[in-house]
Amino acid sequence: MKILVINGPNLNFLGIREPEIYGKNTYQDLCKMINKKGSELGFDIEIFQSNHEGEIVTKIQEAYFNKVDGIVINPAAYTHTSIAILDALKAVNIPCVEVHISDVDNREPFRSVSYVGMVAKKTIKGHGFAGYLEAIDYLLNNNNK
Ligand code: CA2
Repeated sequence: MKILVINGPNLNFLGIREPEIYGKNTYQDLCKMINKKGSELGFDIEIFQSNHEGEIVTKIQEAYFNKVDGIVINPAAYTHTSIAILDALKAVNIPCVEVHISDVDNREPFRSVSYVGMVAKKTIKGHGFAGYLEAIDYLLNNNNK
């Protein structure tokens, strides 16, 4: 089982600013938590972060050629704007779970709009870092291969 975790813009700033929204743990803490989950499950989980929309699109396209089985994605602000990321996820047809650390439905109204949500098998919001682990479990338990 190959899983790819994609994080969008500014998530590398976790723990540095806005701890009241995103918590006090850092991006490195998040990566450690995901890697630990991978070791427990016995497979590698690739983690990718980019502040650039096009790099995220390219990574999703590469996932197709690398035969990735599932994608966990927190597109960050691109959630609410990016038709390019939506189209890439549709094109590769890899099962995908959308994760948001914060409860996007209880913030500014524009955060309740999600393009990626139109293709995601499931959306997990407001569960903090634990949402990523839930997303990985969901992909494992709903893997039809
Ligand atoms: O709740 C989430 O995970 C979000 O995807 C985070 C995005 C935001 O634009 C979405 O609406 C919801 C923002 C990520 C930026 O993360 C920061 C972390 C620390 C300091 C500043 C930004």
